[in-house]
Amino acid sequence: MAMNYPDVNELKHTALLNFMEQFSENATVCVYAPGRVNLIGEHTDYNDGFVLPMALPLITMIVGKPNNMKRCKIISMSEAIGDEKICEFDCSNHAALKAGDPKWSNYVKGCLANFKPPLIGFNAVIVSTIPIGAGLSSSAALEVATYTFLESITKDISIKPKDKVLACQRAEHEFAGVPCGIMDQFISIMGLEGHALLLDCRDFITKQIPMSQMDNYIFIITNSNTSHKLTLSAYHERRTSCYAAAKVLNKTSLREANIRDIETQCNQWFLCLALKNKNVSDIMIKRARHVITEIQRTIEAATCLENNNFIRFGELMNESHDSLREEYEVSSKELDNLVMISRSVDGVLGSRLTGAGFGGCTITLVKKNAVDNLIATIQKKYSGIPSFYVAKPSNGARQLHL
Ligand code: NG1
Ligand code: MG
Repeated sequence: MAMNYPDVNELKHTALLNFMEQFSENATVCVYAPGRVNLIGEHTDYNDGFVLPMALPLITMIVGKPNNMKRCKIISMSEAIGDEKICEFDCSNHAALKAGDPKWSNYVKGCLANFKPPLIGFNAVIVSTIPIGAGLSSSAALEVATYTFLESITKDISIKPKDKVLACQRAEHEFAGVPCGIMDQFISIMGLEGHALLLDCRDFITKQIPMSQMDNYIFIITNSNTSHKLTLSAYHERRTSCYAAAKVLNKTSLREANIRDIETQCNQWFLCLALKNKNVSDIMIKRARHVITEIQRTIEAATCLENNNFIRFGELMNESHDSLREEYEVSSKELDNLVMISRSVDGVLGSRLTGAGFGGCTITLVKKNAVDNLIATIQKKYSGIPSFYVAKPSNGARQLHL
């Protein structure tokens, strides 16, 4: 069966005990931020497009206390980060904050660097139930949890959600070196129980879409438990191709382009034969075609969800995956394997990779009474070792009372 989600109160209890053990006093603040899964709208966020994610009950929690010093001491209890679990650094001013080892600490430092002065020192313990590198956004959850923690210890909650999103995104760009879009931080802050979030990444307009009418259907996340070293360089490369394509089409972003623009451009290239490197243009066309069609699919999918048209929603998921595989070329053997197995199961309406691709998870829309069969079939036929989660739409970041 699909995994049960760890209980928030149990996690809080564990975090507080650890803080007491490490620092010999009680923590005064407890916050958390969730990971997310994206239902549709992949590689559209950095192209000013639409995305449709939901926050999950997988969370990163920080407990801590100001220490009246200009230093931070942070202990991460996460199993997946290896041996470097303790990090101590100077926070006397913004310029003192530098990226370095351990890698996980850069998400924290990046948030401090993007938090308004004066900074205050603190001791903290981090615990998390989000698998790392699975495309469920453990990095954004750590940023948003850190920023929320800083708001709590400074008692300054004056920042607008949009600016908080941008500060956390800058943390990832500047300190982790990942040129991510805006989706992950947005949903980790704005998630609402029982809803998916339609987000316009150009105008930052959001619409909460209720999922309470899904009586007979459910979204299941399958973790392929594979990740790929090339993800970051491929991500850079895709992003660059998209910006180049928009430039050639004379648009500010691919959001402003449509399929006719590509066709016209192709004809022009074909006619003047002036193109120096045909491969480059072929790749740009494929990448642009994915982004342009994916933006349309996401808008349509949101309407389907509102109108309980799950059959069409499933078709759009399938089209999304096929486009990510053929045009954007970010799938993998394992993800294709999972998607094909899932689609072969009776009661499955659609299945696609979710997140950046290459590894990580798939998301599948399935009839509730077919879930057990779906899981059993994947366990039997998938080449690797899968794990499963029910995509339960949950709340965004918050402070918990102690
Ligand atoms: P994941 O799958 O969490 O690495 C990445 C980006 C998103 C978005 C998706 C593709 C990061 C941290 N996030 O997500 O902004 O572009 O890929 O839709 O890189
Ligand atoms: Mg990632």
